Amino acid sequence: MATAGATAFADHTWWKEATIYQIYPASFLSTGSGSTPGWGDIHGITSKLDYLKDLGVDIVWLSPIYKSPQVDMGYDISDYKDIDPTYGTLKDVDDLISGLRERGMKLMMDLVVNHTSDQHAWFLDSRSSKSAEKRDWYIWQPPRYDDAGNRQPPNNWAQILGEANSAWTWDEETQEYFLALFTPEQPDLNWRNPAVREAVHDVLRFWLERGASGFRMDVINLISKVVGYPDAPIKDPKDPYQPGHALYANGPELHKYLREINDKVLSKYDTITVGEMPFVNDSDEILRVVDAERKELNMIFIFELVDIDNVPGSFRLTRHSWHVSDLRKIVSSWQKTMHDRNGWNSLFVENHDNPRSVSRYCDDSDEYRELGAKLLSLMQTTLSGTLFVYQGEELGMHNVPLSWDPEEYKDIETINYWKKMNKLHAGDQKQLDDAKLTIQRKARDHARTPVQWTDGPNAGFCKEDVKPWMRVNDDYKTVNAAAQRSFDKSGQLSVWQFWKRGLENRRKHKEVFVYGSFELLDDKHPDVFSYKKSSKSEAFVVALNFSGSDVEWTIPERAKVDNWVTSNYDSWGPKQTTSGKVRLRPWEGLLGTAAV
Ligand code: TEU
Repeated sequence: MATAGATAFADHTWWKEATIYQIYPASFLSTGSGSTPGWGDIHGITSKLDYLKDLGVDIVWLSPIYKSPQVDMGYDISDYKDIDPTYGTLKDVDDLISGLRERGMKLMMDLVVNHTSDQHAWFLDSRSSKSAEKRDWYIWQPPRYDDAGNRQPPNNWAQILGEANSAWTWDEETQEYFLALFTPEQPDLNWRNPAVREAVHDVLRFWLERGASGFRMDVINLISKVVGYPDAPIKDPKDPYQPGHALYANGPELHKYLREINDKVLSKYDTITVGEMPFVNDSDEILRVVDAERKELNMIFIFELVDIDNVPGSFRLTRHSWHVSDLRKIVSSWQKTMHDRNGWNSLFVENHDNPRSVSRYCDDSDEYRELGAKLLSLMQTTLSGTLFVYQGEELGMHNVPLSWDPEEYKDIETINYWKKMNKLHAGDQKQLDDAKLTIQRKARDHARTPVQWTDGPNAGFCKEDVKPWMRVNDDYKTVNAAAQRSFDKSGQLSVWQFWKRGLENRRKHKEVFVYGSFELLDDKHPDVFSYKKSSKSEAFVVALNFSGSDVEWTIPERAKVDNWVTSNYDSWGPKQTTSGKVRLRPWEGLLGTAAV
């Protein structure tokens, strides 16, 4: 335990040192054991445990596999205690847990309890009548009427996954609106009702008792909404509904609900928890959740880095230019804040809700894709925090090309956005091309294409005569796991091999990389992000060229580099000078040992 004045940051715990691998079940591997051809299944996951172990993974986080109508790919759950037949059965999950245990690995489940599916028994009861037993388990409000006497939703909040629509859905039967922030098929639970909270606690217990080791908690910061549901400020008067996150993210009772989960459930088990917390970058508020003494959550997903290319305050499907200095500022400030203020953080640049990192932060052309993917790996494996790797990230998978038709995109958010743009800009090719570009840069679909296992039919994701639920990215002949694992070229590593070595190195030097202190070395360079990580007995310097040009970087005196030990260009350390000016090639990253 931390003593007053000391920091709990460096207290050792398994969940701080763990590398977590996120699996998006629909796209991981389809063996045909589930009920829906062309979809990934739980057998597929179990069959790849050796692959994951070999890579250096400790914990597997599964995106939702519960019973679901799949309106939002399983983030709309109709039964928390059963598995969707598409993926398999409870028995398959038990086998998966045993397989993980045999290898010293753990399972993290996705807990989606801000909302349920509209097909969940709780909601079916709730909407059955105003006097239903579970009426108050969801958020119901009477309509407003405009000056002309037309019925209107209770406020102007936009749906998150369908921004042209209201976050409120009219229920003809009972003549009230219910709140469904994401899609109408995902009604928000009313956490003010203690019975709802107890039901959620029961779900946690069910999975912990079954052998899960913890949870990724979906949009957990949206569970407490501002009282009275006031209108959101108008961001764009052209939009009928406005982004309402300032009013529903981190509402008044959030900390109470999180502490209650801890008191009643988590404190009785040895668990790992990571809360997904979009829309919030305020460090005081974030620390309230992840300060070790407060017993809320172990860590959260802070969105600042993945929101870097959003128009500030606007919807996610927007484009906004950014600079290396923004990335440097975001990463450094969270490294320092968590270290200095007793917190803990997650490290991630990808998940199922974001485009591929090499396409977003680097350059995914054939020339630079591998270097960019390794550059991001070098950054992530040398920073403090619990590291999350998203399926395919270890292969440097990238966005689908601009040439793909919008029809190939399957995500409800993309479909709704494309509908909105076509309605708004019918016949205006320039605007529609621009919208297409936004989709190609930002859609969630890019992370959801099937994992590329081999250069065979369907990239080895499913059998040859089966159509995958989503099209395989075109480059699977060259970008695939088999090729990268067997890659054998003297002095070079594939992206996969670079990740494996990086994870090994991180484990070996965990005092520095996981628990060490962070010092930004240079906050002025236009292209380079450089830092020093130190423990009491060891130190490393990292210099990352986030540009496609040759650049010169002057090693600050205080960095005291001894030896460059790794570059993403070669498998050995480059013969570079360790003082004065260093030349960094396009997207080059260097790791060097340094004096403490
Ligand atoms: O995502 C919530 C979330 O806020 C985003 O990451 C979301 O993708 C983005 O705001 C859309 O513009 C979580 C899940 O990760 C996501 O897959 C679900 O769709 C969503 O919650 C609803 O459960």
